Amino acid sequence: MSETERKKVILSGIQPTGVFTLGNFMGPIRNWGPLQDEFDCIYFIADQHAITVRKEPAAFRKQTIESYALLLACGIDPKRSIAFIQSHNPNHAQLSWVLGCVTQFGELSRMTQFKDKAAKHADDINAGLFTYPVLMAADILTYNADVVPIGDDQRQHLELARNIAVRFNQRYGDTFTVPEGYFPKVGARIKSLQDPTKKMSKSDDNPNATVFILDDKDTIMRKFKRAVTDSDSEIRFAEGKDGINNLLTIYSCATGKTIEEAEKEFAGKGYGDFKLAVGETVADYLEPVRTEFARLMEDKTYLKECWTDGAQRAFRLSNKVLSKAYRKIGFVDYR
Ligand code: ATP
Ligand code: LTN
Repeated sequence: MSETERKKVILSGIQPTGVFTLGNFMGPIRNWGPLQDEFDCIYFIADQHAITVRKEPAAFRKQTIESYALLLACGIDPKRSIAFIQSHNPNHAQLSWVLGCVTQFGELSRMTQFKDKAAKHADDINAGLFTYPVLMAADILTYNADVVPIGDDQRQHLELARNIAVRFNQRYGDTFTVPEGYFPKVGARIKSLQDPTKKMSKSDDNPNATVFILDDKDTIMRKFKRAVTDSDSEIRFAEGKDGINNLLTIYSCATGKTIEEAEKEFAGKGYGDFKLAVGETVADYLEPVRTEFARLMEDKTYLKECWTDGAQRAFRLSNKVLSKAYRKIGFVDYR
């Protein structure tokens, strides 16, 4: 295949900061599997990003392994895609240093995730938290990725990665592909079940706010029963009805029906029935992931083989781009 005919490269990462949520799944992750048919896909567990917030080592190691297994359980095929753990490929961190030298302090200071996380972890505003978006740019640029599927909250980071690529190319000559974002049409921002003005997040302190993709059916039903709605009684998507809008979005994602179809289906029904129906649907929707995850966790040898192979393939691929960047900068060749 010639260079002009090559398949486009898709790349995305997720932090091993806990079990993935329904938001992670309905936003980016459920799209990752189907994309394997059309693209060369690279997916990884962003463990280096995760240590910007302090972690207990044993729990962190366990979470990284579970996150990798979840990635496969969500439909990533480690033969067709490159599926690996970020810290196993040193090239991300290497390129990150270089890119940091073409990134401005002011640009990083404007990142809303940095401001949010700095406020949340005021006792540990470390340099890694600040330069996190540079490492993310390196993750993307070191594979010359064309397309990056992410949720809405990562838009600003992707925009920065694009700016860094353009700036580097202008300064040193064509080196990096300028990546495009890929945002799901429905589900780019699933909201908390307890405060539907906020995104559903892994690290929410309220256990009823977030549905985790490994929650059992009873837990899922309980969380949906307690979901915050509004004082109106109509099931329709409208301004000011954040709770109902969120439930309709979740239902639409899980069933493939449009919001209008969902509104029609529940016309005249009460909020209570609607919440139960959404809960049932989500529990059934997540069941295959739970089963596959349990199966994979029984076979650590297989998992280890997969991430080792993934890391080796990732290293080879990223080396080409890293070497090119080094040459362009004027680093002396030693081979
Ligand atoms: P945390 O809450 O601890 O910051 P997180 O749930 O946001 O974690 P990340 O690992 O930061 O998880 O995100 C993984 C991917 O999931 C990202 O592409 C992000 O945009 C997407 N994502 C996260 N939350 C949601 C959500 N509520 N709806 C849709 N997509 C989401
Ligand atoms: N910052 C992202 C995770 C992430 C990522 C990436 C996503 C790290 N590196 C590269 C896409 C491409 C997050 O917190 N969701």
